[in-house]
Amino acid sequence: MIEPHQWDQIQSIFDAHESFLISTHLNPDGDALGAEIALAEYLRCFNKKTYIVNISPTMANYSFLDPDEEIIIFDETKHMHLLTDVDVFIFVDISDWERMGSLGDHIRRLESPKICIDHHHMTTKFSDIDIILEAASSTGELIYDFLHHVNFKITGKIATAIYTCLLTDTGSFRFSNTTARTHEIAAELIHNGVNSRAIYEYVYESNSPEKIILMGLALSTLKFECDNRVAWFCLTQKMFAQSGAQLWDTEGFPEIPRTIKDVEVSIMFTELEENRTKISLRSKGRIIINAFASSLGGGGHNYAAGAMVQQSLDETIPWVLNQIKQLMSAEDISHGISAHRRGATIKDDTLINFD
Ligand SMILES: [Mn+2]
Repeated sequence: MIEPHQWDQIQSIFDAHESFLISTHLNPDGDALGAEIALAEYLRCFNKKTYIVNISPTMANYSFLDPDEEIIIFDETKHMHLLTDVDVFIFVDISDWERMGSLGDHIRRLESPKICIDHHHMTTKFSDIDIILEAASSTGELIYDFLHHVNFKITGKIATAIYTCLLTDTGSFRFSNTTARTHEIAAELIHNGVNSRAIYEYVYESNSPEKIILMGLALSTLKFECDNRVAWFCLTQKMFAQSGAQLWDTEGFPEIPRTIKDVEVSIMFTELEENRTKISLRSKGRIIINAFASSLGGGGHNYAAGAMVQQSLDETIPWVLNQIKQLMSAEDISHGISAHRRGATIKDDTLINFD
């Protein structure tokens, strides 16, 4: 649990300052965007000047969260003054500078106070005040706890934003991070008037034809290893070109093979460039994969993790499969990982989407 005094500390920073810049990770998901919108709306209720500035555009299926298009997509030539003018930076759903791209490079050099509210595993201190609860289903759940702590009456816009955080980061209340608390908050938000069916349609039933065409191409590469306990597939640049889909259209793809009976771990390989490949890992809940992701140079949650490597797709696939086979067969999993670390050129960044 986040201690009450930690929330009090956050509130006292809000009270003491007038302008805020909220940001999150590359390719923001529903949790990141919902948390940003909810927090911005809260601050604006107290007439605080609040900007949301992101490094990546908002995916079309989340545009309902931002009907007034208040989210600013960072452009170095236009928005540097925003970074230097604001009193406080707030980061949600992120506690890792690498996942903020060039925006993080600019902000980390500035002296203004920085606050982070997140539910990812944090390896090193990130901001001045890090509010981290890995047990939270989503960052939205933490924002809800904060608003509850300060006795704020949640508005319709905030309720919709937080519900979207819960819905998307729990895979529609299916993943293992879904708790009684998650359902209690969701129920409370629905009591507040959230239209859960409408949100579901916006998020999950607004796919572009390009996305579904890409899904078909990708799944046609599906293969199995380790007595069908591992399933993997890949996305090539050619498939993106052929389908017309974009990288962000792959959201939700890594979970698909995990729905197959007996599959414990699914792996999606995405060819980002000729020598740059993204590895997305999902586990059904019996095999912890974030240590494995770390051994590949990435990180994430216990059952949803990933890495980005400076290798071609063709090099990466056998390299990872070889290691996952050893992980799956090793009785001592941690030994299995360390024994099979490879000296491949891994760029030290984790620009990945792991919820
Ligand atoms: Mn999240």
